[in-house]
Amino acid sequence: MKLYFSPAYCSQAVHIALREAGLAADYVKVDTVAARTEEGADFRAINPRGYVPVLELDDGSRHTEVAALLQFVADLAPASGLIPAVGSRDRFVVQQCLTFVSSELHKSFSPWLFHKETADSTRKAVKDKLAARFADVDSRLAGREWLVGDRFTVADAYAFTILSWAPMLGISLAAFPNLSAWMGRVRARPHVQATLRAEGLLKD
Ligand SMILES: N[C@@H](CCC(=O)N[C@@H](CS)C(=O)NCC(=O)O)C(=O)O
Repeated sequence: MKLYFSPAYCSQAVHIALREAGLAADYVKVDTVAARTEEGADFRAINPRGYVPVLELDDGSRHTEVAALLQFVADLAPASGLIPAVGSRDRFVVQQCLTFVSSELHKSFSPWLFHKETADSTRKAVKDKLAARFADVDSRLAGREWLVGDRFTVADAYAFTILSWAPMLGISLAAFPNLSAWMGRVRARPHVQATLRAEGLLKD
């Protein structure tokens, strides 16, 4: 397998999942602005939509969409517990969490808060909406270690990746103590540390 990724982008969730699952993969860094891979290939020829992540399977097929990729990767390593069994209530809850992160968090942050042209009024409306969603996550995490069940799942990997953008954009998570403590727990996991290091985001 091959993961096309950009450091700190949403592709990081899939990167974490691959490592947590113990699956071997090649990692290809992409500059999405220049639409080039680090090897100089035209990224638009790999994904005409121009975004990461792209997961290339050993049969050469290429696949996108974080929430779907996470479920696929987790299912390749059932013993990892990254996703509960098909048909279980917790599986249903993980799918709800992935959809929530994708539609309520990921696509509020990106592209709106990453574009200089975004009007201040839009920026404020997006931040207010995000703060309400952070409060939801914070109350879900009250008295719980992980988002679903009693172990780390791909829902944690995706939510962690997207919520890590908050401080970068000047949004403090200090008002959300359960969320902040959970971020610390996720960040401390050895495979998450390895991912951050591999993406050049940790200074040793
Ligand atoms: N719908 C896609 C969106 C992926 C996405 O937004 N990728 C961003 C990084 S977080 C990206 O590569 N943006 C560059 C671009 O769109 O040109 C998914 O859920 O995987």
